[in-house]
Amino acid sequence: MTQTTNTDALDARAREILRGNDRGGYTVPTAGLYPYQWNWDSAFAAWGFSTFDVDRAWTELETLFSGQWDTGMVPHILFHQSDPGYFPGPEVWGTHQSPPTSGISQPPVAAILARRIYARDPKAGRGRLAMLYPKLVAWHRWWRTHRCAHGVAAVTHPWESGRDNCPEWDRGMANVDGSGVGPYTRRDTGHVDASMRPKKEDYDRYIAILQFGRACGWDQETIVREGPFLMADPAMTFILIRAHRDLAWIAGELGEDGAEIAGWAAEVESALDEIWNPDLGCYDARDLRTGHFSGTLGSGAFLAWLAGVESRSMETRLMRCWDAVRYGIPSNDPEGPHFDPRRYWRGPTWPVVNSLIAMGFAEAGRDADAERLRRETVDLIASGGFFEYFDPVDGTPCGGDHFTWTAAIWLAWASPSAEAV
Ligand code: 9WN
Repeated sequence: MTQTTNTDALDARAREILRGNDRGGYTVPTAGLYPYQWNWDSAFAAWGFSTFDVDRAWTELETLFSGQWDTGMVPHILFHQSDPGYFPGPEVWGTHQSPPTSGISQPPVAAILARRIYARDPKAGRGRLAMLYPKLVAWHRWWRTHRCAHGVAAVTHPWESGRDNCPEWDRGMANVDGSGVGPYTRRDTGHVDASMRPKKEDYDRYIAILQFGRACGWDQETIVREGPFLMADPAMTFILIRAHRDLAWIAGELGEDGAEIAGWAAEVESALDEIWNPDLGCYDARDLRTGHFSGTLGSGAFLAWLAGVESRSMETRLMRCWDAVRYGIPSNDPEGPHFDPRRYWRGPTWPVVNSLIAMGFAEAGRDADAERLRRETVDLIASGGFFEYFDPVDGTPCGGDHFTWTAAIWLAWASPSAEAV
């Protein structure tokens, strides 16, 4: 796409999507399918807003942190207003928080993106960042205490990873008994084609894990010690290392002491061998109940560069995976047995994940890879629209339309008009 007019039109449409999904201080990922505030979606929304309304960007993050628990956890969903269009809603989670929230977290990209939002206008952002800083520290401390007891970052529910039904979780999900969850009605398949969504057996298990958390009053020690699902996640690990480092940088910028936070990053980094799967030749998810690797290559492994982690063997393996498709980084290896190019996190490419991977490529000096990934993402969005995700083989748009984070990363990264910040 070379025409300026086209870029202008797409930029305008992306801004319109962010404004249209704004519910007053927070954005929904897309109307209908996701009617609440989601954690990492909001951080990306803020990044997108920062390209044309920095004040609104900070507000998005502030509203997200209005749901922070006393423990420091920032939940994965904030249910500001009830909406029957989504299951499981606040009454199912039963967390007794105000505003009502879910009981798990999501990838902590907020510090990474807050640093970038601040860079757009340090003068305007300083006070807002200073207010946010202790809340970010409390959340990062929560990650260290409750999710990094094994060294690298673990997730207690596939939804916590943000990559719900990716094949990496199949191992851990096999330990979960979903047979006793009782009747419930899914809402997602009323909004988008069921063949693009997780299957019923996945949902039964998602609900079983949720019911365990609720039954123990969301006590994190019990969940980590005895919960039905606990897997080490390369994506979460790399994001956390990077987020700790960016938070330590923010500390320095604000005249605070970031040494403890930098130490958390070093701690996680020193444990990376735990998730190196020699048979796969790259970082891999690992079931912490049994010790088994997932044995399948997912897009999370590509986030290594975001954490400044490199290795020659990993590089060869990952590039083969990318070269096997035409558009973007596939969420699962196209040459593996699980690849399903349109079923949610089992093969499709996600523009939002591409934006994080490209950030890592650029910082590692892999400019050609960063540019290739940006161009492939532009092709998808320019021809398919601002969809949630895409088939990486033929570019078919999938999932929800008018999607907040796709519009946001368009403005902040993919658009030819995006300024490098
Ligand atoms: C469960 C909102 C969220 C994203 C996740 C994505 C999907 C929810 C769902 O939608 O998850 O949290 O109901 O499928 O997997 O990454 O934050 O866009």
